[in-house]
Amino acid sequence: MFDKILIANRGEIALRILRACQEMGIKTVTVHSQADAEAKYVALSDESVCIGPAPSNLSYLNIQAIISAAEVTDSQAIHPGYGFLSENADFAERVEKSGFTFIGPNSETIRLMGDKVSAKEAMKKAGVPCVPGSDGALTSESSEILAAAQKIGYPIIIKASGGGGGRGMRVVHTEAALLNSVAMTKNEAQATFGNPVVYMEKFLENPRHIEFQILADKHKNVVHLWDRDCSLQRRHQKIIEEAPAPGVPERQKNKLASRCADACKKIGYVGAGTFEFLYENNEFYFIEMNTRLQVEHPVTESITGVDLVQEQIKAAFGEKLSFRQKDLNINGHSIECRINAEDPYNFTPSPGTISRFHFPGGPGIRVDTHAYSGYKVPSHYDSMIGKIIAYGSNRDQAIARMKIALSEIVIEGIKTNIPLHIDLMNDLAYKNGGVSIHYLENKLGIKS
Ligand code: MV4
Repeated sequence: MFDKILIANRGEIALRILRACQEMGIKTVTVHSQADAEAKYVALSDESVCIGPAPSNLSYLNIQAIISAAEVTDSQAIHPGYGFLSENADFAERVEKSGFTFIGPNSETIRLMGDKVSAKEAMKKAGVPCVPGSDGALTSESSEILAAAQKIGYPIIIKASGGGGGRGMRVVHTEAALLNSVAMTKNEAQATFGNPVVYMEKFLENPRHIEFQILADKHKNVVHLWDRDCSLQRRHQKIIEEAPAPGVPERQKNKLASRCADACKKIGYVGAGTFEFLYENNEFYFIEMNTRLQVEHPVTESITGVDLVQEQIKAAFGEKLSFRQKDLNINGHSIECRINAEDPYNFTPSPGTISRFHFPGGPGIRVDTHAYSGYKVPSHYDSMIGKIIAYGSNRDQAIARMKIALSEIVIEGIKTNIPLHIDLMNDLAYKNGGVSIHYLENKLGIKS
């Protein structure tokens, strides 16, 4: 096994990865910005390196500084966490070429999936059901663009191939607006991603967001770990996730999950990966693949008993998966609430010092956070300061336990979105299960 791993991230996920390494007897190196020098995971790691000032582009996105930190500490592998450089193919390539192991798929796979047109093409070819749309990129021929939309039927959505995660999209309702919308999306895509390529899909008006977790080793073994429902979101920021997705027939999920695993085998995928689908009128439609560990991975860990971070590390080292699909099962139900340092209703960030912090606990409760009493939430990064994960033998028990945890947790000195989570755990539509991606914004009275 690796002797020493560098963790190229911050916050709760740095701590999560640190714990996995410690459990495996692997030495740890954390890198941190000047703003994170006092962080808990920095203190708990075997070694740490300051890689720059607070702004991310000068620290957590500074490829050279991270590679240098790996060199001076004699690290063997780099875990990128989520966000930051985790899906940056150039970074993965630099890691590989510098003689380190990138804990994730190889850089070509990241590049393939980062380009949404090539990702969709690969998945379509591998038998994964996709949203009906243009055959690949739109050409510059107006007549072809008009014909493609005519064939799909309005409303359609124009998406940037270099986008993803909700960036670089535009919905078009009428033929009159089409060509101008395509031109504007292309311009924005060029400006934002340096890539003007766009494609077209049927716009699904009220879908759910359901994703499937995959795990693959370097010996062509692939398993799936079923699904998660991530529909509760605001402005493409998920706030509550759960596994399994409520109300979707098991047969249908198992079949699609197997398809995803087969697709991974076909493309030589290695490590943990997530297939994102929209689910509408009882049908699944692939939209994107994420090549990283996800924020919401704990809900999958809770219902399968698999430690996804440890499996990522083992897969990257070249170990064979220690289980086959038939050894895996879903047990119970798990819900995650993301705790953000922000105003619960207007969502303005609320950085500052946490004056008091009491953790919830008890049966089925897991808390993943790097925060503590006296911790200063920096203003430079994402507002998520932790996650409560509630497990139950069924969904009702998971909700009941989450309500108790939310009533126990005390965070003073900053605002958090805990009141919103309490509201949602008592929401009738949420209780029934299966709300769409627009539910939260509609409930909050926001036009999206
Ligand atoms: C869509 C869609 C409706 N129809 N594609 C947004 C994030 C990116 N991953 C894809 N997104 C969407 N693609 C078609 N053909 C609606 C969204 C979408 C969305 C998707 C998942 C979770 C939240 C969302 C919020 C708004 C729009």
